[in-house]
Amino acid sequence: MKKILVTGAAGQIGSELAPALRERHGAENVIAAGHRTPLPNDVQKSGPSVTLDVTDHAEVMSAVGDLGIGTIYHMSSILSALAESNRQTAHAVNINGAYNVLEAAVAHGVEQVIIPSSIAAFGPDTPQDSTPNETIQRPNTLYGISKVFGEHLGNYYQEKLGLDVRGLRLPGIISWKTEPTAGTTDYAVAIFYGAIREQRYTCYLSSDTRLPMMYMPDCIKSIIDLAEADASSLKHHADFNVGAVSFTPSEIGAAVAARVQGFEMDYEIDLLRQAIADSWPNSLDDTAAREEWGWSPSYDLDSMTDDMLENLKIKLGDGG
Ligand code: AKB
Repeated sequence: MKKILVTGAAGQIGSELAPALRERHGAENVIAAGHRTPLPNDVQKSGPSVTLDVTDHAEVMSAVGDLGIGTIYHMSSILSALAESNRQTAHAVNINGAYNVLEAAVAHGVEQVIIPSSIAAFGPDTPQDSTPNETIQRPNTLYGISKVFGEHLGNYYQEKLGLDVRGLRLPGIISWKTEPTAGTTDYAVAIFYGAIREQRYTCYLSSDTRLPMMYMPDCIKSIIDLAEADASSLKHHADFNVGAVSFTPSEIGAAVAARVQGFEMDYEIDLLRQAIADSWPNSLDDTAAREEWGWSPSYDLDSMTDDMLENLKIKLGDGG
């Protein structure tokens, strides 16, 4: 079998996607690629890995050819908050990286590329409630601009060059394994660390900031389901909305408080991340994903909160 390459395998999603793909396709068939951040131990030990700088065109070209890659899950990305202060790296990774991966895929006969987008591909002019799949996309962040570029580029390679490119607009992802640190939705992960370590959390978004969110098992399921969907049923390609849950800091705070005795939350607004969050949807209309490839999430706020607390307590050595 041709190999599967997961770029960004040290990141929040890549570090869970690579093991999930190894279970499905055999450990030896899934190559985890990282660059500066070391790969987590389990990712390093459970199968092959390489160091790959996605911003280096020649390096991506030779890796995809030499490793005999048939499918690429391109997960490398500089997230929204960091991208605003580090534009050069964000441009290199998010824009040049996507181009390098798609070019290498065409050059070496790769069969499929999965390239995730984000709710950041929308902006302040987009309808915020139940945001349609097709609507105004005028993001006002560098990250969002790079995600719109990735969607258009993916659709271009699909239509003009016959490459099977698929992508979804992921909401904020909540997970206990790898902590995200560069995004706007990270508070919904950090709140659990605060709750377990010190029964308190200071949130950098206002209490009523509603954002679409998704628990990691649903995120992994959405990516794999889309990758495995029957091509003949897809009308969209690199730009599917995928919804799961939608909540505010005060709502997730209440869900945590109902489970962690004495939990308290206060607010100290970070103007940069608040402005980014205010430009994003409150919730997504994911009818296209449901109709074209059967998307259906499993976790709601309560079941996600239960599972997060259980697993994070074990990870942090609190015994559960
Ligand atoms: C971020 O906050 O930057 C990401 C995203 C929504 O794409 N989690």
